[in-house]
Amino acid sequence: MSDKTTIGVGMIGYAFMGRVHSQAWRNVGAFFDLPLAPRMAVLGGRSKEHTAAAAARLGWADVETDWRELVRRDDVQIVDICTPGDSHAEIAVAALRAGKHVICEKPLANTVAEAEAMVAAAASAPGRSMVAFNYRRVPAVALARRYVQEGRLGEIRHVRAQYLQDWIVDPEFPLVWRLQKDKAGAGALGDIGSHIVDAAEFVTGQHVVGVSGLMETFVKERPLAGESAGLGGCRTEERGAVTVDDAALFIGRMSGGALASFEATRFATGRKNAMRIEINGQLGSLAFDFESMNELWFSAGGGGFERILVTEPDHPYVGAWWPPGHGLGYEHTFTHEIKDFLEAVATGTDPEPSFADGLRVQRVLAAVEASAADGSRYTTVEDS
Ligand code: SOE
Repeated sequence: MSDKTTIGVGMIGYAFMGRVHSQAWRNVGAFFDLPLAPRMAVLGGRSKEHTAAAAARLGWADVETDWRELVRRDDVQIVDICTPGDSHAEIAVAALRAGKHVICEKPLANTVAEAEAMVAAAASAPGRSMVAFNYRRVPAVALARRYVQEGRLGEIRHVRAQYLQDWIVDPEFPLVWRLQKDKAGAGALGDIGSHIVDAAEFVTGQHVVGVSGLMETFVKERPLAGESAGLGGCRTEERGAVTVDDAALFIGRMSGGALASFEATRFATGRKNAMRIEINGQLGSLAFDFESMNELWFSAGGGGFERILVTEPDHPYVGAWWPPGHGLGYEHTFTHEIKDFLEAVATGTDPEPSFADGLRVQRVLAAVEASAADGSRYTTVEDS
């Protein structure tokens, strides 16, 4: 019998993010020595039948078909939000008001106003809150930040960030929720652009203060999605308008004086999940590509880049896993995120990235949209 305090988790949503979060909740206590033992108490979803099937498969003890009931339950102390962005604000605010701790998928919300409401609710509630920018917990990305903090790069001049995918290159790919503005808020900009803005800020310790952007929707109409379409999925005969961007490119200035460029696209044929960041400093440079996620490239100037295999026990998070050299995957980043979240809850500290960090990213996205709508005019990011 474990003598750890058990903490009940209620998670809403069981598609891609719900599955990967479930895996993290299931495994975190087996690999990290934590002050709290999470109990996968209840899974929330709209259909009783589908939610019950998902709960049985993913390891949740019970189900609720109304998230309001889930948020009220006494056996739930943590609410994990894995729904599309249009419900993040409502659920998070209700959960915080009910005294729960909240972890919410990214981007934090669909609009700046919603994100502001979430930050306000978090500030006046006893619970802890975190936005799930999981790439912060890739060991190589965390190591990159450590290098910057140690001063190995010197003053940072350039940030070059890209998130390249190709899953909707086929014009017949169905109109899933990620392609609908009312559900997702934005397209590539919000879904994957938000990740690289957060990663750039996390690694450099600087904020994006102004941007100039271009956005495009290459395929303007698609077949409507059938019931079970997720990232992939089935299509129907009917067609509908794509209401979000397929690609967003922007340049920006960082608070410490660095110049940055960002490219978020779902039309980079052949690129699957190439979340990349390169930082050039006065003394050195770093480069990372998620498609080789166990590697970080470092240059100390003169002799080009050297490859660091981020698979050693002294690298962030790695020591908890396999013997040296064996490597980690996408799912581990979520386990690391949950580990850090549980530690913050247990110690009564604020986990990062906070809702305020999520709001800052949201403001950058809004500035990119405003700039793109205004002929790429340089647009200052509103202050937090
Ligand atoms: C789809 O573009 C997606 O699943 C994102 O929503 C995730 O945040 C990213 O990690 C992988 O791609």
